[in-house]
Amino acid sequence: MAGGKLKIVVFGAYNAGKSSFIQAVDPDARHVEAHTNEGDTTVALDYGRVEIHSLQVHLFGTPGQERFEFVREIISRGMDAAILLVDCSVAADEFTMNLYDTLAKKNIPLAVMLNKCDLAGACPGTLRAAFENSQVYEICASERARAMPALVAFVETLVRDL
Ligand SMILES: Nc1nc2c(ncn2[C@@H]2O[C@H](COP(=O)(O)OP(=O)(O)O)[C@@H](O)[C@H]2O)c(=O)[nH]1
Ligand SMILES: [Mg+2]
Repeated sequence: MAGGKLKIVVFGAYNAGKSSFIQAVDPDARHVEAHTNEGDTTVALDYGRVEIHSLQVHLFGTPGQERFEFVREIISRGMDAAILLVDCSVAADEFTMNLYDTLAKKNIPLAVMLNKCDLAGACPGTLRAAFENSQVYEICASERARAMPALVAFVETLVRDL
């Protein structure tokens, strides 16, 4: 796979840490916010890239609002793998669990990243059980040193499967 590329799409509810994660792995990542006509709703998108084991890994962040399913669908096309970011300092919400069910049914590798493990109220152990059929990583998206190793480990599992 030397010189190859991977498209990984990052999903998660608003505030889960998607933008922070992509920024942590690529300090030059782009964050775009498009304002809608109806008021203050914004569609937030992120793009970053990083080289891991001579693979170009392209990361695409998706909007977290429920009604932007069509945007998630467009960004998802052709993805090699998915990451679901979950804020583990709060209980998992229905939107996050629906995203998980949808992604788990697709025939692509999925990693669940339990984020904000640095917070006192974080409870990754409890949330692990909800995602027991997937690879689960405990991360802190605001610190590169606690985000990057999880991405590297996930990419290594993808390379093994290719
Ligand atoms: N304590 C802590 N805060 C975080 C972490 N990751 C993200 N945040 C904060 O959570 C908020 C939402 O993060 P953001 O990346 O914008 O989430 P997004 O809506 O999923 O893109 C921001 O205030 C971040 O600074 C983390 O690992 N630990
Ligand atoms: Mg964001």
